[in-house]
Amino acid sequence: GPEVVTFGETMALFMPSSSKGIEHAASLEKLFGGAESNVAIGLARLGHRVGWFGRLGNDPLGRFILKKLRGEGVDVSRAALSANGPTGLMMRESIAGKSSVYYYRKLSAMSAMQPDELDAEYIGSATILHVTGITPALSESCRLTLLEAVRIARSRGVKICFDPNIRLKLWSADEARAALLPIAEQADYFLPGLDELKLLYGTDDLGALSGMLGKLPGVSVIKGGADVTYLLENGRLTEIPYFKAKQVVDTVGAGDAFCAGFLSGVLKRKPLGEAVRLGNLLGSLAVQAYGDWEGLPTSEEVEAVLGGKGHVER
Ligand code: KDG
Repeated sequence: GPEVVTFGETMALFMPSSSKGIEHAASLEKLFGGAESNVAIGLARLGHRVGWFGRLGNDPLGRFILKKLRGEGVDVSRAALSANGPTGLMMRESIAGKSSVYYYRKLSAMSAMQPDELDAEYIGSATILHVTGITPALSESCRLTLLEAVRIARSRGVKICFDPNIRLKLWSADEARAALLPIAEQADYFLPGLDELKLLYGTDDLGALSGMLGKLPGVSVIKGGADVTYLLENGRLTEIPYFKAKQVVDTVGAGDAFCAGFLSGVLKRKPLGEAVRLGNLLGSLAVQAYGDWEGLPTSEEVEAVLGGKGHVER
């Protein structure tokens, strides 16, 4: 079976390749993205066995996404092209350094996913189940599906990795808090950003947060520090410095890249500080490429960066 199983909504992504913004651009580039499938691609590129599932529409965009994920080496054997609803869409633009995301996903195929569609054997065959807080924001049936997936995983000894990924365009802060805290309490690896902790726990003071997160059963990794990621393990908070990005092109997907690097380190049984360092490295590479996941490295590229090897032009 796969080492990591993840599920969620993957959408077609349209964005202008110019800096004009959607309103004035003459053409849009067709890409795709989804927090969970971004993580899956990252893990596959690092050589891990990983499965992603979710519902896509039985339409050209659904087929496009499915083929691309398969091409990246992600196991999509449990993903479905569904006749009930289209593939979700999102559009992104960046104008004068300010980016915005627009969702067109309300009645998407994924939003109708039901708990009884889960393949318990498949989830149970993994080492880690990775989920995000986007899924419960999609619909009540998606929220129940996520809770059921977590229940299945826990009952079969599968570890849970949880990234809250709070999207305030999908729900309110109060709704997010009510739905996400119970999942954080069941996670073995909880990967929030500092801004998300402020929404969830009402503070971004690290001392106060250490106390509150220290009561959770799992390990917490706090992203989004000024120049470090924080690891909270057995009541001890350590700081792991970022890798410098030469040039920041597109920051969307950095958290997913981090997660892929971190989980790769966990799967390779590295000390957690090392796993966070690998997460930081993937995050820094992801922001240097256009798109959600395109800049994610292969394991050879990771070795080259860590070994200080330069790029050979020809
Ligand atoms: O982390 C990147 C994701 O936010 C992006 O791919 C879109 O999954 C997405 C979402 O729902 O925002």
